[in-house]
Amino acid sequence: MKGKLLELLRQHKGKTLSGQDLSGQFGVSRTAVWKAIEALRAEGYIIRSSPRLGYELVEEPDALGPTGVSSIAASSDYLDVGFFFHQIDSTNSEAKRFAEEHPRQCALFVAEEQTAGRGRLGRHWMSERGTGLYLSLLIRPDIEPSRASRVTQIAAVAAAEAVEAVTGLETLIKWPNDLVIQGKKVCGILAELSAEMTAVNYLVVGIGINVNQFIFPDDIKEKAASLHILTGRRIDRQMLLAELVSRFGRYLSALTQNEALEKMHQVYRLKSATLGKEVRLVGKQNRTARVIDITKEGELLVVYPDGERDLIHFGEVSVRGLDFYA
Ligand code: BTX
Repeated sequence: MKGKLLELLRQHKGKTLSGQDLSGQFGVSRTAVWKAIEALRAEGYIIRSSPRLGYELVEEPDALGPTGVSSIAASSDYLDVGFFFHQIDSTNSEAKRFAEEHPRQCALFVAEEQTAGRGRLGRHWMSERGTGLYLSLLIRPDIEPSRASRVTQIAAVAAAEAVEAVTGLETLIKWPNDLVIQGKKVCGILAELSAEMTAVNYLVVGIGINVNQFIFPDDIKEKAASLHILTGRRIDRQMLLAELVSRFGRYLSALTQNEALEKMHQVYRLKSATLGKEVRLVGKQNRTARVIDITKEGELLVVYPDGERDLIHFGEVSVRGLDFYA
């Protein structure tokens, strides 16, 4: 009930909800409502109470917590449950463990700190305590495995829009799934698929966003930045999480509708930091090429200087003017 109560207070932020109405709505005593309010206060929520009027949510804590996470999951129509961890190896690993044991559930996993945060190809994702947003969405879309890459595009678009909504900063998507602002990497996405030949069992979409960090280790300090560094102000991680989960859900519900998907793909292309650019293809003998399109399945269509065309399914690119490559 604590999560539902928080959801309600949030929906009516700035307004006072009477204890009597709340107890009626949840079918519990007014003392039970008061206890739930006290529990929320203990988690750092500032809730004003007026003797005859009731309760008003004034401020939410910056620290992420179990109630905030489960209330965000509850307010979506595609997640059954939300889990919060003070520390975990990797939210993606936890989501996969959970998925194997709970074959039908969809869930949100959020951690304050990851001790083994993962990037693509086994790379490390720096996941400092209390400053970033580290989350995984476990979903079970009814699609063919060949269409799973669209979910990754959806995640990139949803994350870019959420970051823009909360910070006001123009956010671009560097192929395949990095978010960059002013040339700096602020977010990475790692999608992991479990599938049979013709059906998806589940997908885990892991998203790491640099929110309030000030310092990055030497190996990434030139290319990484946080939203705090870029805006000059502290960013509310819970608000960002809520925006992201809700936008992702909106696009996800359109996954099987061609027209809506087409729109999402257009947004992906509009926000692309790679489309139309000259790139160096890492691993393809470092060949340079111009990107002429990004397909619906997320491949890069490139043309080499000799006019030959190629479709790049996965890998890395350095974008001229963006990645210290002139
Ligand atoms: P990636 O392989 O594109 O990026 C990893 C590379 O990015 C690293 O090799 C390093 O150079 C750089 N890097 C590492 N940490 C950071 C950081 N905090 N900010 C900017 N650059 C960094 C991107 O992989 C996918 C990352 C997904 C992370 C999420 S967090 C929640 C979920 N759980 C989990 O274990 N992974 C995902």
